[in-house]
Amino acid sequence: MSNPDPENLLPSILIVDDMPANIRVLADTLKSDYRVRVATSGAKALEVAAGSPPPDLILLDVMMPEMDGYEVCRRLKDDPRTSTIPIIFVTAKDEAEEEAHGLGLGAVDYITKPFHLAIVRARVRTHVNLKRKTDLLDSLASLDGLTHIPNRRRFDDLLKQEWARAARDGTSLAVAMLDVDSFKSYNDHYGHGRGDECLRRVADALRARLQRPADVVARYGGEEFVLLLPNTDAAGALALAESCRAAVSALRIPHDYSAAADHVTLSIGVAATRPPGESASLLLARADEALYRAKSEGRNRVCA
Ligand code: GH3
Ligand code: MG
Ligand code: MG
Ligand code: MG
Repeated sequence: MSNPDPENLLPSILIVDDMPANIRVLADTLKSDYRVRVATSGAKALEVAAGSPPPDLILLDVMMPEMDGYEVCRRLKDDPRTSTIPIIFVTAKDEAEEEAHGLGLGAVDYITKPFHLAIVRARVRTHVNLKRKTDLLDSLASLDGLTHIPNRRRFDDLLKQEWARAARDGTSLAVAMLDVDSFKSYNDHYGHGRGDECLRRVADALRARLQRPADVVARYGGEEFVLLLPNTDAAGALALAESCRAAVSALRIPHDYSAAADHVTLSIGVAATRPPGESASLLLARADEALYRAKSEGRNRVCA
């Protein structure tokens, strides 16, 4: 096994300044503790910040030709891809009004030139640590503790985002509601611990079926899961749902008390639409109705 590149473990910092000499001073003092990237214009800074992976912090000059630092800050805060990256202004503008303006735009700190390098390092370290903790809390708040897939809160956020994107791009969007068959009797006969283990294995199998990066499987609640499938029409969603049903059935988790089979199975309801048209909640309601039909028609099946 190859060792991970230690460079990739360091937090990354983007230094933005139109004067290469200024960049050099900051880069020299930060490069032993951070992965340093640089941009000599506002436009370039926006491009790097929105790239992958995004920087953990941005040091931003104010006075630059074409686009000044305030405008760069405004645009970074407006873009959901970059809005949470902490920004520290580093500038010769030392009037209180300027500092208040910069902080008012959402920067976490404001350092005036000439600066003391030890103070720059200390402030950078403080804000990078804070950012890491915030990121950790965000990821914990959006994952289901049992299965480690996104939870319902995260699903609701993603549905909103994908709904807006589909409306903007004129693409279709599909969802599927998945429910473990006869899971109450599984718990009753095999115990809650085995029930939990079963939910984890189902979640893993579902995650393994999803091929496209934009596809999401989340735990909707209890023994119910949900798929969010951007850019997918009804036929595509039906095919993927069927492969999910088959994958869980193929686990052959014994279930002697199921109304559907001698092993653990899923019933699935699928719905697709082209936003805006109907609402997102109507789309989910249609998937739920289809799930109800799958149950009443005998379980272990997909309905649309
Ligand atoms: P159906 O085929 O109609 O879906 O029947 P069902 O028994 O699966 O449906 P019901 O909604 O009656 O039961 C769901 C069960 O899922 C009841 C609950 O105890 C169990 N359950 C919900 N969340 C968890 C969990 O986190 N762990 C375990 N072990 N069981 C859970
Ligand atoms: Mg400048
Ligand atoms: Mg249920
Ligand atoms: Mg069930």
